[in-house]
Amino acid sequence: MELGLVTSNAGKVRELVAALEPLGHTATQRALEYPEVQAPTLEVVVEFGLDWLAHHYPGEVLLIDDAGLFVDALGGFPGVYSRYAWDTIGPAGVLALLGDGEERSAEFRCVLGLLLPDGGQRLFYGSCRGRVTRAPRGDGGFGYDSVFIPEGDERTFAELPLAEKNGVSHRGKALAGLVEYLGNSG
Ligand code: ITT
Repeated sequence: MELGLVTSNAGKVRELVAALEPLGHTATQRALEYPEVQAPTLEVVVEFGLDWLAHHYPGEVLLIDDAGLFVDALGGFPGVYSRYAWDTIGPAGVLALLGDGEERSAEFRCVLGLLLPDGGQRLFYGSCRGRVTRAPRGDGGFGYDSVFIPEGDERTFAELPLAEKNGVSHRGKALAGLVEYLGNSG
């Protein structure tokens, strides 16, 4: 299937393309924007975005991706505010909020929203538990990758090759659901 990726984030595009293209799907970044509402869950942001895109770009196959880092000891912050926190305090600010605390568990979450030509919508979810580092590490990836270590590993997401990150990440898991759906939907 030919999918338009509606995201401004080049890091997301790399991961989405890497997972979709080997399976025969074409995924191209589209220079479209949709309003991201302030909402308590990623799901609501994605549902609103899909409704808006369905109204403004009917007949297209579009994919949107909302994600965030939910830190347990911070009550889930930055979570749905991850983009805002990135633009303001950045990963260093999140580390500063955690200080020397021993409790550093966290979860990355991703919701992918697919808009179909008939206006139908499908949501796919993925999450990845892990912990927040005491200092950034690694040059790969994007966003908060350098401060997050997935469970079962000692490397940060920013130290994993892209395919390995996709193998365990929140986005990779959401993509698995999308790929299964695309396979089944012909
Ligand atoms: P679009 O809304 O245009 O897709 P965005 O960067 O604003 O791009 P999000 O709101 O989903 O996307 O992302 C919230 C923040 O979390 C943002 O700073 C991202 O860089 C970061 N983020 C998202 N996915 C991530 C991942 O897999 N690894 C590290 N950081 C990630």
